[in-house]
Amino acid sequence: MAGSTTRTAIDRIERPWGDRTPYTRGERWPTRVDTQLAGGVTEADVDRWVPAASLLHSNGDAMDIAVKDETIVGVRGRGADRVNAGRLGPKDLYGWQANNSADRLTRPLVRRGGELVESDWDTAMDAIVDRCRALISDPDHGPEAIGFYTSGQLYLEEYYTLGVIARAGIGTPHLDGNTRLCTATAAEALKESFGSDGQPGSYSDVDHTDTIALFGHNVAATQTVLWMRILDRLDGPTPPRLICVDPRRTAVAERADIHLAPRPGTNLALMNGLLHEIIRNHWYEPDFVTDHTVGFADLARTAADYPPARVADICGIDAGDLMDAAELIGTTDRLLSTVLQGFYQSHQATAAAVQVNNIHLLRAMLGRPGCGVLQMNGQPTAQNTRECGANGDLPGFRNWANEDHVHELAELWDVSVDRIPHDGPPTHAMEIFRLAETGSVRLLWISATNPAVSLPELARIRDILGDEELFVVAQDLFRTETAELADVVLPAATWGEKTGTFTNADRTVHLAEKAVDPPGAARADLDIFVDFAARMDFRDQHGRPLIRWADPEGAFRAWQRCSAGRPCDYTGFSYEFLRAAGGTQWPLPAGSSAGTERLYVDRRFPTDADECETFGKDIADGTPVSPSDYRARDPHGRALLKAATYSQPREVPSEAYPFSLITGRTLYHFHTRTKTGRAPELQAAAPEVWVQVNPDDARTLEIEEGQMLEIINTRSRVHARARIGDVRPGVLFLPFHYGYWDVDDSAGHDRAANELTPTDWDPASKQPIFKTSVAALRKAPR
Ligand SMILES: Nc1nc2c(c(=O)[nH]1)N[C@H]1C(S)=C(S)[C@@H](COP(=O)(O)OP(=O)(O)OC[C@H]3O[C@@H](n4cnc5c(=O)[nH]c(N)nc54)[C@H](O)[C@@H]3O)O[C@H]1N2
Ligand SMILES: Nc1nc2c(c(=O)[nH]1)N[C@H]1C(S)=C(S)[C@@H](COP(=O)(O)OP(=O)(O)OC[C@H]3O[C@@H](n4cnc5c(=O)[nH]c(N)nc54)[C@H](O)[C@@H]3O)O[C@H]1N2
Ligand SMILES: [Mo]
Repeated sequence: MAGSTTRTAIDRIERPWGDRTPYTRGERWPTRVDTQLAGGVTEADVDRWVPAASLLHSNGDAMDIAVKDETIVGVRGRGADRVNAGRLGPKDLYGWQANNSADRLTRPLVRRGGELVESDWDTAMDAIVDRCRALISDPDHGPEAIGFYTSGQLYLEEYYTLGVIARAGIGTPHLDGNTRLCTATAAEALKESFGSDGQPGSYSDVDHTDTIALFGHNVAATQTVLWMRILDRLDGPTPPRLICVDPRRTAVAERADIHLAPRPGTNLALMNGLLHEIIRNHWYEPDFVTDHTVGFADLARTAADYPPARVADICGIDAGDLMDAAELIGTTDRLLSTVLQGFYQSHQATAAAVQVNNIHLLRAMLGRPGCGVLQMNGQPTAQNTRECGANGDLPGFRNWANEDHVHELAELWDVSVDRIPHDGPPTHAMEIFRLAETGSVRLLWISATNPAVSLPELARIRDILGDEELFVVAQDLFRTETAELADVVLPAATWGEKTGTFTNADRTVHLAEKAVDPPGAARADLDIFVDFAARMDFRDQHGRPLIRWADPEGAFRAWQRCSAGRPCDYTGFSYEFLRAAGGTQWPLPAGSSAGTERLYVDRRFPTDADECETFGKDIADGTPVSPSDYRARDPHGRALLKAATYSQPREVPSEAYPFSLITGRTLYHFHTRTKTGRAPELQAAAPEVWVQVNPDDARTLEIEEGQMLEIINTRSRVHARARIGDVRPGVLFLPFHYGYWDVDDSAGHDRAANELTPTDWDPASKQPIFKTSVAALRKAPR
């Protein structure tokens, strides 16, 4: 474990958001440069500063990495960048120490006689290649026996390369990212409403807005720098009003003018209630609705069934609070909304997220300063997984059901159209694991994700990954819980050790450059994929290598050609451009010099049948709309208003399991803690798992603060210490960060939240439902 860091300013564990720099509406957010360096190192000691951006959330905070004696010794925010104006959050200030951790993987591991043993690249790669070839040529299997499960934490260049390998090299439909657990619903909601993925809004909307509504988004903990920007507006002379929708009293809720704390899983009813009031009070823009949308009559009909009293009853909230929120949202001049996991991982995820888009469409709150929807991303590079088609879509936001789009790719890659699987939607992650369980997927290559802690129903996931019939490749920095179950472990370089680009939640692209060499024989993920393609000898129709690039810049150029003319057009970028300009928002077509602040300024949406990324689905039950049905009602550039009725969650509290169980995050840790658990300050700030319990429930069960509790349901049990307060009655909150790599578990498996979560997903986005299950609670037996 790395030594501890010195404070260069105030203690950012105690005060995560630092000092305020208040500003007023329409002003530029003031600069404040945050720095953190290793103990004893001063800025004068630093040999060089290497530009990068944050890889521990989706905010895309620009920073420079401090290098001394060829080692990373700290970070400093970039004051000139549009995203953070110099600020960094606690995870970024301290998390870099994980790079230097003594337990990094430095050599490939292969399983021999049941044990993982150190090996070399030739042995490890040949083992993978031999297995792939054998499966592809086996008449009982073929390319579909191979699956890839990747990440929202690699770089654009790596996803694009992996996508081409999977789709045009191997020809398997089984490629998805952990973005399925993360922002599949964001993508689906954007596609369903606007025709294509792509964030309409911009972080600069915070500077101009009058009202900010956060739907299931604990931004104070999860995008700390975006919250700093909001806090600075709140402390300025023209503070925006704030609405928070979250069953917990989070730091966001504490600052909110209106806090709605619905029962978990009732978001859609709440949203329909807001729409009911907006429509009944004529708080919408009839001309915009007529000229630029389709579906209003249907939406109005659905919303009419959700009067405040009924919604209050379903959601367990006060009808007056709901009406106040509706009036604020319905009458404000500028509205900025954000949506995240409280919606995306809850019951009726897509249907609820789409209603946020509907509010903005009804009120014409798009495409001008201060007005925007941020269907947020979570992971740093999730946007690129989606753009590059490593997420179960086709690259460049292309529509797998549109033969012309598939032809474009075939031409670009110079392969036959039939090589690219497109006779159905690409396989979603939960289905890939199901196919591994049933034995039809026989090789699963997992990169930059730790499903043995992050997927639901972990006992089942361990069984699948541990099955001898399944050949598992794990590509990671550390011996994670997943790596422990793998047949081959590939040691990867990470942030700071490789070059590439990535795109944050408001479409801002950054270039992150290599600062130091990776440890030992660890290699950049791009190099690993390129090496695999060469060993497999993938060729195009003219006999040329399928992957004709060997470095990040070459991969970036190949991607640029793929993005040309699409909504995410990157043709105006280059590494040189990014070095000079810093963070810049796509689309940036060739020849343009400034990024695109907001989409849909011209009120034209990419919904035309020839253009759209999807023909859409029923947002409630997931039934796809057929191409002919879509074409028959081609919206021709108008946005779609889609409605859905509330249904009860699959699991509701009962006598045996009286609590709703929700899961999520703490400010100090990132996911399965492979990085933040190795940063001493962050680990010390949140060393072990806890469960949040309402004070009334604690009183009834005679539970005291800090007491060890047992959370039980039909799937498993988890032990966690009580943290009493700040959650609505009848609800338990468990952070999902705590797996087993740093505890002596002896197969006890009793602390990961996902021991308890169900194998269940949203029918439209296929995103797992991590936030609507049930449990019983009792004091742990001694
Ligand atoms: N510190 C930190 N920051 C991170 C990450 C991290 O691990 N740690 N991860 C990054 C990633 S990948 C992601 S996806 C984002 C996630 O960022 P967030 O979505 O902000 O984080 P979560 O804690 O998962 O969930 C947000 C809130 O949803 C609420 N919630 C639960 N159920 C419901 C419900 O039914 N309805 C409503 N309205 N709310 C509900 C929870 O109480 C919680 O406060 O954070 C990113 N940033
Ligand atoms: N119960 C519950 N479960 C959840 C959630 C929840 O709210 N509740 N949230 C879900 C969400 S939104 C997400 S995003 C997922 C996250 O789940 P995971 O993706 O499984 O979590 P991470 O710990 O980020 O795993 C990333 C892995 O990639 C490795 N890594 C980092 N950088 C690199 C790199 O450059 N190359 C390679 N090869 N490896 C690298 C890290 O060491 C780590 O092991 O969890 C999901 N699971
Ligand atoms: Mo995520």
